[in-house]
Amino acid sequence: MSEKADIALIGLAVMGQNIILNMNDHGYVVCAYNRTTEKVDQFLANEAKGTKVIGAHSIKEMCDKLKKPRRVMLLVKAGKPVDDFVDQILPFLEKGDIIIDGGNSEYQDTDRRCKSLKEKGILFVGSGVSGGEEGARYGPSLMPGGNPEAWPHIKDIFQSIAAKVGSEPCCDWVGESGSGHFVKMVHNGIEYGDMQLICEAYHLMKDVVGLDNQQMSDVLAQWNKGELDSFLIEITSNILKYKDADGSYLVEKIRDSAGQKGTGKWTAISALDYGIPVTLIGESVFARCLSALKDERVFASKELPGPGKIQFDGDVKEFVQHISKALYASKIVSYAQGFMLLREAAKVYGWNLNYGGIALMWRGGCIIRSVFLGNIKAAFDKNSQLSNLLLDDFFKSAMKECQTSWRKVVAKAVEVGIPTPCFSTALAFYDGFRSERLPANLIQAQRDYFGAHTYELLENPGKYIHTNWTGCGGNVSSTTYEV
Ligand code: 2AM
Repeated sequence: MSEKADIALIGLAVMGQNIILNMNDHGYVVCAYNRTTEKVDQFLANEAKGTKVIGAHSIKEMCDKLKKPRRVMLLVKAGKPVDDFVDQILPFLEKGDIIIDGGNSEYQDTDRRCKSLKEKGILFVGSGVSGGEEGARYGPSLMPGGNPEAWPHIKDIFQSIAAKVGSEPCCDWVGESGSGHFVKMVHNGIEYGDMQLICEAYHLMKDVVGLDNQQMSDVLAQWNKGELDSFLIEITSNILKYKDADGSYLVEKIRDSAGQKGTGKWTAISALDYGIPVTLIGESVFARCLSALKDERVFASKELPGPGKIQFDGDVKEFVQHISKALYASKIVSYAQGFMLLREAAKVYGWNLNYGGIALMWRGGCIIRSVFLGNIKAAFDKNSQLSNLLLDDFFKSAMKECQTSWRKVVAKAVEVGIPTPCFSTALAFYDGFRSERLPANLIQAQRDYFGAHTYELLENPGKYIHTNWTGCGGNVSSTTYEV
């Protein structure tokens, strides 16, 4: 009998094909399968020609060709196709075999699949895969979570095909059940935030300071040598200076109406579900929504008054420096909020999340890869129980360093009427988070006044009381009485 395969991969779209070729490069024998089986033959005759990749034309054939415990990875459309394939594979698996879903599944689905397959003795893993087609081929960021018993059996394959930072793989075990897909979702939300922050810096440099595209590109290239060093800053520097065939800057000809596939939205929804103020990602989603109202904005731009023409009379170099610090401080807040959400989800689901490992998984291979994630990893290495990134010494001193610039930038933006939703919300969060006292005492009083919702006294937390504010509303609290 011919050589058995180390792993099977179902789903021969570009991502699946590239992961297979990546595994093959690292010495693994992969068995390829696809619903439309002609694609298996096409793949073997073309992209996989000359490799050790083998194919199968039925699920049974695929399972028969696997070493034990069998490892089957799915890279198919999220949703029902994953459940359908799981049902089709199950009859050919034995206890201890492993199914890995590398698609864009929702974490609640992964949670459900993990539980139901555990009852059948099958180890299920839901893995975030990031880095697009290029990443899949030469080194993605991989975020596997699910049944921990599966990890020793997939660790070598996953870590060898993942992106590397130095010699460290951007792949580690995330945690239980749906945590891998949850972490991928938060990654995508953070990506929305990072992109919007760069857009706000661009808006200010262009419309307040008056830099041209080449100058802005040079500024970003400079930023990319320091604390802001990241893939997104690098590509933005290239985009800004890119000239169209007619010699003009292409980016300025692109319609300012942003699209979205919904992954940022899911992060914002789960932030609301869990009651965690992930304000920056939320604002970045809304900023895209507002941009998409292009026709309404064009109309309103002629109707609604602003503060008048902008005359920048400050020091250009100095203000650009302020913008870079505002960007950095806002970015720190965004990641702090993202990790707050991870922490809360971990509490709700009982996941033991590997926070430093998560930072390392995002450090390379994916869209949000940056030097900065190395600092986050270091913070969790120093203290794995760190309650909030902002309280780490490194980030605390970064905020101290940046805050004056950050306030100047937001104040200037407000004064001249340039929207900076993410710079501003990050600053509002920062000021709220560092406030011993917020005006929520008044909210509690209002709630109790109109709805008898009760409140606690500062001197006696945990004891809820009601006041008859008007003298005629009665003394009954809202547990028994709703207005
Ligand atoms: P196909 O080539 O047979 O369409 C990405 O779309 C991958 O998901 C492809 O491998 C595709 O298979 C698979 N896929 C999409 N929808 C599917 C479905 N309903 N059932 C099974 N596989 C599906």
